[in-house]
Amino acid sequence: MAIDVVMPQMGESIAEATILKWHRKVGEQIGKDETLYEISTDKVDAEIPSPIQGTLLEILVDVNITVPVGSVVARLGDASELGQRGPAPGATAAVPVVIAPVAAPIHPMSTDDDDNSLENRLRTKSSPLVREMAKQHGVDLSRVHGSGEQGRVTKEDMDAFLAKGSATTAIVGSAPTSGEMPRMAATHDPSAPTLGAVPGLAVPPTPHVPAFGAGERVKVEPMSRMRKLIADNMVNSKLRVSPHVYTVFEFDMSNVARLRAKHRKAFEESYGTKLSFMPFIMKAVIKGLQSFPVVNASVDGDNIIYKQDINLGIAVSLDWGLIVPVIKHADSLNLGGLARSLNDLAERARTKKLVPDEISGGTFTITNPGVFGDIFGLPIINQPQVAIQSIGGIVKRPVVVTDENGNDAIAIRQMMYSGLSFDHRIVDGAVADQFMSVIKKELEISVFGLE
Ligand code: CO6
Repeated sequence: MAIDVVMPQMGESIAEATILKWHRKVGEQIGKDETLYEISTDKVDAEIPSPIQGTLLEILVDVNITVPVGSVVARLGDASELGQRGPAPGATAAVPVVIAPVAAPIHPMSTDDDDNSLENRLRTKSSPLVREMAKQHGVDLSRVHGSGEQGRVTKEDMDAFLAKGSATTAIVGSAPTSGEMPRMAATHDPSAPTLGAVPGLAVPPTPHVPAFGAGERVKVEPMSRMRKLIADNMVNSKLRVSPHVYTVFEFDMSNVARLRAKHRKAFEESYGTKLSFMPFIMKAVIKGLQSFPVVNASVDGDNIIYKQDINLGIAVSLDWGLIVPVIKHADSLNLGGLARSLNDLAERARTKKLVPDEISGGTFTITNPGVFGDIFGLPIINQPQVAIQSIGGIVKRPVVVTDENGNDAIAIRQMMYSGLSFDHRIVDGAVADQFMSVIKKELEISVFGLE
């Protein structure tokens, strides 16, 4: 008996997803829980396992096509059923589907519906990427000419619109008086009204710089969806939303290194997961955020939104990009809980098993490029947060230490630099430095409940 494979609901806010890859061809066998296809949503890329063991009878939605959640994307069943046709794509699992012959996989975006209003066209015909771009640049999509199928606004339309400088991102209110930061539109808020640019104050569009000259030997490769999202988010955060300021601290990690070496084995036995430096750093950062809640806040227009939970985003490098899963309510976890959550999220990020809710809602981000031998980094703030901390490589260095009698000596210590990038709209340098001082003290003297 054939079954329909439907596009799964990946999270409350996800309405549609794009097929990236089919892992089986029609006619091929697949085992239960083996990866059948890969999808991309606004939030994450994910591998979708096969719900049953069987034969892939039909693929109804091609690669690079976006369909609403609940759409039938394929049919699985017994090899004897090969060649029998199933329902048209776009039929939802909840609605009984009439089995009707379909000549070929249909592009569900082109399935016309009765409501051809502009709003509906924009809602249903623009890809998640385009809507994300519109949100980030504060662009009212109804102002963009759509050259795509049935007036759909394509990425190229958006690029052209932004290049023309028509984006309304931006600075609102009157010109800043001296010493005052201009107010920026809270571009993360989809409900925020589109704001008219103020003459003389609008952020100029990103200029197009020719990437190569005539006759130059090049290989052109389109950016992946994730790469485009990273690129847009970085430009948006650094150039349009947050005035970044940086501070760098040096931490003596000898205390943590000692604790880690001493308790590593017992920790792994009791929590069933490895103990790296990160859980100690996360614990110290949580203490810093509790002491200075503005570092755990967001800006919304003229309001400062103090987040009551500490949801720690941790940058995880992937072979194909970078993702920031979030440890929710990190302040309620002990060292073991933090280590477990971190290792679980990092592992699932690398095997494409995260769901969108696990990469949203972060209130502060830690990135650890130190694993690659970095001394320290000055990362770009992950919107709508207001600060991000980078962890540099922990290395043995000779440092001057002073004993209780005031005698100086040169000692070999485990040292680490750490950079904090913060949003000067609401975090001042003194607060940022005091925040880092709390973390420094914690890392250098706390025993983290281990002894
Ligand atoms: N120094 C020295 N040694 C380290 C460090 C640092 N900073 N961090 C981890 N380690 C050690 C760690 O303790 C492990 O040692 P052993 O247990 O003795 O084997 C080992 O390196 C491997 O660590 P692992 O990656 O397995 O675990 P960890 O918990 O430390 O980190 C992670 C988890 C998900 C954060 C990490 O795997 C990762 O993906 N890091 C990269 C994050 C990244 O790419 N960030 C963006 C970089 S770009 O931010 C950027 C500012 C710019 C430059």
